[in-house]
Amino acid sequence: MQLLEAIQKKEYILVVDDTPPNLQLLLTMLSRKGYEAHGVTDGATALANANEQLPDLVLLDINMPNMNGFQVCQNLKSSDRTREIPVIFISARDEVLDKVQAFAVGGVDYITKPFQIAEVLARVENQLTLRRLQRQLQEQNERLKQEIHSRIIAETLLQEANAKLERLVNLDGLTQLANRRCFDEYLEQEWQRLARERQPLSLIMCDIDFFKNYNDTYGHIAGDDCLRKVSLLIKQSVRRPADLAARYGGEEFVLVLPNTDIEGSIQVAEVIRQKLLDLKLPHEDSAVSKFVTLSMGVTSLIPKIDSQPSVLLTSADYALYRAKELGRNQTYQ
Ligand code: GH3
Ligand code: MG
Ligand code: MG
Ligand code: MG
Repeated sequence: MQLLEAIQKKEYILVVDDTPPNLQLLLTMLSRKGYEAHGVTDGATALANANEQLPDLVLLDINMPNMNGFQVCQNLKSSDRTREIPVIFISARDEVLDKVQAFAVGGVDYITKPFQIAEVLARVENQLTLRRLQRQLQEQNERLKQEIHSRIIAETLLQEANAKLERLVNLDGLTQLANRRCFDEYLEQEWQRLARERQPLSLIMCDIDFFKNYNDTYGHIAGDDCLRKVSLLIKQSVRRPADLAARYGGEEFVLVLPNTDIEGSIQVAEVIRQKLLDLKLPHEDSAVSKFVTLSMGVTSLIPKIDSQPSVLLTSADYALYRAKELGRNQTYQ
């Protein structure tokens, strides 16, 4: 649309010459050729007009009173608004030094007087074609920049959405620990890997003692808060990058410890249990302590390719049951 408008609109040429007959001749021939030509006879008016109308081209005389053509051109080139307007000098001066000076101040072409009409028209058309192409390139460039910008934004949004989705899929909303789905997947993956490597895989099952009583005493909101505190403590106790702590459900947590034997995992379990004791979270309706405590079931084995990780879960679950049975607030293997 913009391009179409530019083509349909007559190109505007500003002609600057202090000799009226010269000016008139130039204006007549440019108008006949189909350009919109406007004439002025001094530098100051030329600058004002250029600044206001932004002509597509300036035909500029050099010898003029007050301000000569070189100065006018310098002025045009020193302003961001008018810098891009091509200037063709048209002058009776035909010394090489004048021509060099004309290009030095930013002119794009030089025509000597007396001029041939056909030559002026050819040189004018030449510069206007260049200018049109230059504008097209600039527009194209602008569009490309916009497109790249939009793509970068779209990509960033997509990445953010993916990260959010990943969190939703893998994290437990209340505790921000890995959820059951994430745990199942990781356990299966590590089971296969350690079966091939013939390395031990350990599991710790943790369950808060008398948590039903906790809710009954302090309310569910406080219960949720307690779950978050215990979760944070568990998360902070997991040191190796390959270890995974997850919320197994309710007030039960599970830790996957790859390449860790039974001694190592008992140590981890005991650190967590002890840290929780040190936190001294009040639990006045617990039958084992005045504070919130954990029972831990620990198990460790070298996975067999042809068996399932459920073996490990059953075993850890049984160990946890034994820890409960033996009086809670303890680790059983
Ligand atoms: P035990 O020592 O044998 O483990 O006793 P317990 O009371 O902890 O075990 P029980 O399985 O009887 O009760 C678990 C309680 O955990 C009951 C349930 O309301 C509470 N619970 C489970 N999930 C949540 C939760 O997301 N928020 C809160 N506030 N409580 C929860
Ligand atoms: Mg003159
Ligand atoms: Mg439970
Ligand atoms: Mg419990």
